Amino acid sequence: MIPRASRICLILTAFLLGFIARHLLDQLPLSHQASTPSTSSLHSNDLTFNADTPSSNSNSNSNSNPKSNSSNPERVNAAFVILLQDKDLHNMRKTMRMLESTFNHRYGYPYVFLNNVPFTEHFKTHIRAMTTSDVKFGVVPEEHWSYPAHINQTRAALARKEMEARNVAYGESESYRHMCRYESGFIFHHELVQDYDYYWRVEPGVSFSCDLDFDPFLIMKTKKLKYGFTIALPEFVNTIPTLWENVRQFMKSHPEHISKRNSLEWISYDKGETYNNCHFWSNFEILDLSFFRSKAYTDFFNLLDQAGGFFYERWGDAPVHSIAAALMLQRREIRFFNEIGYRHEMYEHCPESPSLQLKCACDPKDNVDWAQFSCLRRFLET
Ligand SMILES: Nc1nc2c(ncn2[C@@H]2O[C@H](COP(=O)(O)OP(=O)(O)OP(=O)(O)O)[C@@H](O)[C@H]2O)c(=O)[nH]1
Ligand SMILES: [Mg+2]
Repeated sequence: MIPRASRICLILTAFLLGFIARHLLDQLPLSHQASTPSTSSLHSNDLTFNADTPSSNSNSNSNSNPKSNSSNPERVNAAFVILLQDKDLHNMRKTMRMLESTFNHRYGYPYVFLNNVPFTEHFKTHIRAMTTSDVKFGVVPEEHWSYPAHINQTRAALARKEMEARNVAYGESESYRHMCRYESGFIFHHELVQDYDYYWRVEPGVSFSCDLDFDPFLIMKTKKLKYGFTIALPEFVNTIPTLWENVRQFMKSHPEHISKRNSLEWISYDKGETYNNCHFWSNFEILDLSFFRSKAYTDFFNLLDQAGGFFYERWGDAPVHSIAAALMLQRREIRFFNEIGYRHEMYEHCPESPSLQLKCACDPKDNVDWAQFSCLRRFLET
């Protein structure tokens, strides 16, 4: 018979050991945690698992001098890249405040702001005031924001008129088309972007709702990921009538670029006959620039660009990036960043797991993940 005091002592010790073990598990470095759903079990239930990782870990730091790489040896060679105009100043400042307070004040990643015309000094001063990180401002080269010689501009103008009459989103806009073509094919090669291995695309006015105590860039690098997203939706069909036939042409003429472990199943219900319009919402994306500068991606973009659909239709960079990633990357190289609460009008990704809710200021009722039209579930099941 064990005396009562010893029994209490044993129970307390067991409780204490359990507590310490749980705490130690939470501290495991990222490489020991599963932060991406494995391809063998990609069901929505995995989100609970995925959602809780990575938790606070050895990679987060409270660097008081984020600009210095020597004091932050784990920082990846990466930047935020934003295409915008002077008129977007105030929305951009609001977005930066969120990005800094939820993440970047600890990491000090630089920002690259790009515009098709030079930014004003007023704009630059007010942007610089929002961060202690390095900030660069660049102008898009004219040849990347104008008509290539093979485009018939009369036909392009007619197409815009016709799409306007049919109320196609941004159907009438010439600048929107230059923007989509630029984001599709050229931004990765801008001289200010050339310096980096990864970028996180940000748009003025978007919101970030969760405190991040991990570094998404470091996850991209250590897990050899090529593309990260938060929201997946269907594209407006009337903006891309002939996109898929050109993609099929690419698959036929460049079989060497198609990955054996691709996610074609995510974007097609019939093994590639037709496109189901699913795409990653590219206003948020974290990407490995080496893929978007690769011969495979460049061949893909060049074929689409020659076809003229950026101007004769209104192909967006979202389906272009997404189809490329789905066909040319391995499924495991694409990651759903469930931990990053994100809103771009009209939709929001709000993490639902109880542990992430503690870090996020968003209402799970607004979460678009499981909406009927969302393409997330299909992606996770691919
Ligand atoms: N410099 C510059 N940037 C642009 C132009 N048009 C759009 N952008 C940027 O390109 C990105 C996408 O444009 P958006 O107008 O946000 O397009 P969208 O996200 O499809 O649609 P909304 O956000 O609903 O308007 C954003 O970062 C914009 O700031 C332009 O004419 N010049
Ligand atoms: Mg936008």
